[in-house]
Amino acid sequence: MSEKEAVTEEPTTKKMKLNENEAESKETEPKEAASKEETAKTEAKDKETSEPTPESPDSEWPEAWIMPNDVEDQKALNKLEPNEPIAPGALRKLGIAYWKMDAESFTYPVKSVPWDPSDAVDPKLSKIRDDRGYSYADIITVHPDHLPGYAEKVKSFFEEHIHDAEEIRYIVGGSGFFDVRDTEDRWIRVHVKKGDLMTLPEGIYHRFTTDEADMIHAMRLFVGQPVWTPFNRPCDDHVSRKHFVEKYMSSSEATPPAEEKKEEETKTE
Ligand code: KMT
Ligand code: NI
Repeated sequence: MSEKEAVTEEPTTKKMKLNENEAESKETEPKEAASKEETAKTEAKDKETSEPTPESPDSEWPEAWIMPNDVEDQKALNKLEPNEPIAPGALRKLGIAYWKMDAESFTYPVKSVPWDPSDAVDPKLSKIRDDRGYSYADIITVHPDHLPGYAEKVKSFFEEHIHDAEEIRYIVGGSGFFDVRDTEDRWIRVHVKKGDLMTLPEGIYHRFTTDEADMIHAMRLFVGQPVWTPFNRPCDDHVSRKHFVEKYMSSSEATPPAEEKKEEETKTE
């Protein structure tokens, strides 16, 4: 099946039709037709029940570390001394998801606004797109020669903000830093590079900057019509922020309360 068909078909309708056919054809159709039907049914079922693409193991996640609150140069690594590395588990707990992609075997335009995500040739990208309902994409290059007003844009990306939707970035070339606030309001700097597909949850305080190489080539994906509006901090009363805090910052979600933990540990079955 082509990429296009995969996006435009309606699995629910297809399944209903298959079930109707199945009911009608019982014991009346030749064996060969019945087995074809079985195959189609299995394929439809597979698609419906297919597991979402597993996220990449910790060993493949980008490097992350705590950075100081105030920095002179946003594009520098800005590691503490000694460095305080952050494990992928801490990023997962903040609702961040990550897939290591093969950006070497596929080519992407320098700029395409929009870029039809159904044009994806990379099967892993198509699968993640379908798993998560990404219906919009564009491709941009943040580089002095490709982005008019580069310096000002990079400064504005570095304003701490949230969005009212997930932020999805697939880095197809170059590198840069996504900084996210942890549960203690410290900055975690995540060094994203070619092949990194990372999502930041709705409502997380974050910012972006290019690094000293001054070049990042990225695909931005979105569910539905894209809205890139940043809500600059402070915006603690924004509904997206409230949801984020409820889901990821309350200790009951992040770490089970002492009593529950105790109960789990003493379970005998
Ligand atoms: C962002 O979210 O700040 C951007 O989209 C910047 C370029 S993409 C890495
Ligand atoms: Ni953002």
